[in-house]
Amino acid sequence: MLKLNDKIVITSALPYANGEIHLGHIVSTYLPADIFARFCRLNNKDVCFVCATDDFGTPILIKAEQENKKPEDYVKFWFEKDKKDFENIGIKFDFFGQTSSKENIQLVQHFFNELYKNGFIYEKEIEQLYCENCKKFLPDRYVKGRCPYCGAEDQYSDGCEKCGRVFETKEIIDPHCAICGSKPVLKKTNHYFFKLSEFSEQLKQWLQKNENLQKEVKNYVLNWIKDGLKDWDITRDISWGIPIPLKQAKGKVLYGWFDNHLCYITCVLKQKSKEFWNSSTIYHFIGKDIVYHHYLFLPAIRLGEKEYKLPDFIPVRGHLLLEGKKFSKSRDWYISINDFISSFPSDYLRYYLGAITQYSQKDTNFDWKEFQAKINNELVANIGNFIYRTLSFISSKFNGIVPEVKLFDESDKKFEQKIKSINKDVGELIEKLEFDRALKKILEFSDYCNQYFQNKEPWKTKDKTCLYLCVNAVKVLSVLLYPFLPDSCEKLFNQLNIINEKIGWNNIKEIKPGHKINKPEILFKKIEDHDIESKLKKLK
Ligand code: B3M
Ligand code: ZN
Repeated sequence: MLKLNDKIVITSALPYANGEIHLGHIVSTYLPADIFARFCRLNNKDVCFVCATDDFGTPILIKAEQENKKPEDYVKFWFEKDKKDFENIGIKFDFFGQTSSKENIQLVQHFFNELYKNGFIYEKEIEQLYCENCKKFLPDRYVKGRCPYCGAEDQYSDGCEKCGRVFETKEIIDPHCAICGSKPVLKKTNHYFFKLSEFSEQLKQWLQKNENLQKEVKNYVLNWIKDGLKDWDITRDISWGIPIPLKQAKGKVLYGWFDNHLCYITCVLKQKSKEFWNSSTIYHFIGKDIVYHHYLFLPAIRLGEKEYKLPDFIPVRGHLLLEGKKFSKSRDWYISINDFISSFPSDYLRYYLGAITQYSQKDTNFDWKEFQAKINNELVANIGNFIYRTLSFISSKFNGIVPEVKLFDESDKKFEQKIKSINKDVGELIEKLEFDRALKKILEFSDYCNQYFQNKEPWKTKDKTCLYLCVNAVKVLSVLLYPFLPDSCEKLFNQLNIINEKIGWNNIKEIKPGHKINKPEILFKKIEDHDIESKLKKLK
């Protein structure tokens, strides 16, 4: 079994401050990280779970320009909006920052200076695409064309969404200006390069040694290294970004992918300290399209700067499809957080996504009918049913007071054993980041609880031991489910009247005979066909 460190840093990939968070983001990054953070907190770990908006870079500048807004105001708007959306679905960061904060700017410039001093950044005159019509240099998303590696059409010049390769603007085939469509010309300019190539050997060794990284991911990153890493242009000739802290670089800013991941550190420093960072186990949760950046750029930059330790885990998950097709805002094939929570409780989303998302690069498919079936059959008919049936029985037949224990027969003993050991089984899976399998285990447990109740027929026998064990099983469920369904479990803590108790994963205190519970209420309500039909209609 893995052993959790006492200090844990958890980060989620930073959302670009240029659009609404949707379910696709939640599935790979935010929900897994939040489940894990809540689990670690229940294990009494010192957890620092952070995120921020990714404010710089051309995608944001282009949008701000389109809306005639100052980029500062534009990103502030999305920062506030994202923050609310995260709160609305129970994603609870210890700190949520912005890459454009003054603290991050300071840290990033410090990193630049150190890397420059250590000889890992050099200056070079290069040719860049320039649009004579727009009168500007065209980095990254200002240029579209064909991928130089796999030939995919209509790709931005900072990387290919099809094959995952990252490349230089100049390399893209048939380039055209993303703003006005004209064919750009080449123009000379001075840029700064990070010597990524010099880190090949160190990166290789780090990857090979690290047992926590997913094998499938590791293998293709190692292949990228084998193919040869290129030095990395970290300069942009635009106004919106962190200024390069060198006199001769006036007017130039750093590439967004140089500064954004450093904001993980900035946010942790805001809450904790450098010592905390360096003595923690570090988890960076990401989606599969940013593997290159997190498995190569990020560690190389830390290796070159030398003060902050590398990640221990970089859990990668796949994309979310909607009814079999890629999410797309422009084609209206998508579900926003607001859409969802105006119809269903956020815990339904957390449950469904948690249950269908594997710990792998495989894509996950959101299917409204399956969503309904899972909520109704698992959450309502299995888990919810057991909880409500137990609590309402105690409430109506025992006046809300947990009855005293009588003799234990064989099935009671077996059930008690399960109640005492299930947290360990589920915890092991969560530590391995296999959240879908953990939920499945919980479901099996709840199924067992229902069968036990059914077999004991307490409505005939008024069997006190049965009810005593069942209410304790409910309590265990409330703890095990908490990382996945925080809102519902808080309600359940209240129904169980244990709201003031400090709840821990490993020492779930027994509910003793004589304890009075509060009035039970149904936690999960069935989803009706018409609720789902209206959702499907909206899509089609
Ligand atoms: N802002 C979003 C993405 O490419 C990007 C992540 C940054 S994490 C440091 O998915
Ligand atoms: Zn143009």
